[in-house]
Amino acid sequence: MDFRDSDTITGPSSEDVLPDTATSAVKIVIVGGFGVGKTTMVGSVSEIRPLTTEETMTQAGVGVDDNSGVESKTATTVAMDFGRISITEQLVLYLFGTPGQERFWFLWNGLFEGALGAVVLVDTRRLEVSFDVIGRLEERGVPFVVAVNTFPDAPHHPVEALRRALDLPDEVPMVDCDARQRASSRDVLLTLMGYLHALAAPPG
Ligand SMILES: Nc1nc2c(ncn2[C@@H]2O[C@H](COP(=O)(O)OP(=O)(O)OP(=O)(O)O)[C@@H](O)[C@H]2O)c(=O)[nH]1
Ligand SMILES: [Mg+2]
Repeated sequence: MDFRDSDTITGPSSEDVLPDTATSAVKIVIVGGFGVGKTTMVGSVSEIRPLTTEETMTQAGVGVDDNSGVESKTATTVAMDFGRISITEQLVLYLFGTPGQERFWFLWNGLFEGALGAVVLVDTRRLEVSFDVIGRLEERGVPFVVAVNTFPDAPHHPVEALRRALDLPDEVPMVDCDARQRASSRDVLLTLMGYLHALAAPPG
């Protein structure tokens, strides 16, 4: 038999290969209401081509999915986003973005399994979509930081007012970000890692 004409199966590209120096891998979940920029954040920060599961939003979703405030959005995550970023030569983060539409929230159980921490992305034009998300994280006891994604026409609220509106405990870090910018998304993840580190450190 001659296989010379068969498609060659190639291995992973060099950027996909985990560096030999990596010794710890941590699972992080990017969570938030519909259309707050979760897929955008995983995509901007990932060093491998991110896995996305976006589907076109169709008429069938009218009345089922809540797209108020983001009517121009044409696709939505139906399962998860996946990406990877090396924070240091040793530490690698695996990023899992959740679906925002409530009808897919049952998938969160699996996505949260083994997660060390979470980023809650917030859009100040639609703060109400974040309440349930934060409540669910608190129920699960997953430590999280809040990242306010800066959309151009979003109202700017003082940090204290936002904290009160979201009923956030003082110790939970809150930062501004632009999910489209790699450096900004990376800073959010570094804030989360710093917070997780502080939580793990013995008091004193
Ligand atoms: N101006 C601005 N637009 C953004 C930003 N982040 C995301 N967008 C846009 O907002 C829209 C929604 O972003 P997505 O990343 O799909 O949001 P999502 O949270 O994954 O949405 P679902 O999966 O449907 O819940 C996209 O059209 C993005 O281009 C941002 O930081 N600034
Ligand atoms: Mg998405």
